Amino acid sequence: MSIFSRRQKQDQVAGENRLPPGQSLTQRFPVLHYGPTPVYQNLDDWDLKVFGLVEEEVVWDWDAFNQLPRSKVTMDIHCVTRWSKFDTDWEGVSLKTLIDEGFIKPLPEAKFVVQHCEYGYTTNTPLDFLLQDNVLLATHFDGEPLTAEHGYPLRVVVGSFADRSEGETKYFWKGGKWLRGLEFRAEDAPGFWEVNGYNNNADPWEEERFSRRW
Ligand SMILES: Nc1nc2c(c(=O)[nH]1)N[C@H]1C(S)=C(S)[C@@H](COP(=O)(O)O)O[C@H]1N2
Ligand SMILES: [Mo]
Repeated sequence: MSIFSRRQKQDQVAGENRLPPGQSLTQRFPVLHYGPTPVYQNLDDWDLKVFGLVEEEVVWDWDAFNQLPRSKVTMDIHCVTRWSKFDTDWEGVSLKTLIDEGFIKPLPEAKFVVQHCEYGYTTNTPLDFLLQDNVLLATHFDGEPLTAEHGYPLRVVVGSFADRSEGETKYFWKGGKWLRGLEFRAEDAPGFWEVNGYNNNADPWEEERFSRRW
């Protein structure tokens, strides 16, 4: 893909008010994470645990998780390291649907959710944010199961819509790869990058990249 075509596409999305400040368009899909990539021989030992301030703890194995209602979403994603990728297609499970349909019953005190991932990576957001349509527990990207380095078998994705109808959005690090748990909490609990200098709110439109505390 030539540099001119990339530049033209970038000018186009910028003109449509889809390019957050300080970002540039990439046509690749960069891989970014701290630590090693988990490799699964099979998913026999995989589960997703929902715990904390919920009426009943829930644990889904891979088969059970795949019986849950599914959704598709097309979003623009924005990495704090300044790349954005446009019109990305994801398929998976919506947390809002799980709550609306009674698969998860948060207690009224639950205001925040911590995503727990393999090897101890965590990231945190308000519960209300995770209920937006621009958030998905994704198993598929571009019609294919996630690759190992992008989070197979399950990750959270957060992005923005082409028409900017989403309400809030956040940088892509708020989507944990290799997700294994969702912890519902009354108080916020800063995750891995959030304690390492990244901004807790992480809104790309406000360029909330870094914490001001240091
Ligand atoms: N488990 C886990 N998830 C993670 C990370 C990580 O280090 N570990 N890094 C985050 C960061 S900083 C970014 S930018 C995105 C990158 O996702 P990608 O590699 O699919 O582009 O994953 C996020 N999710
Ligand atoms: Mo990142």
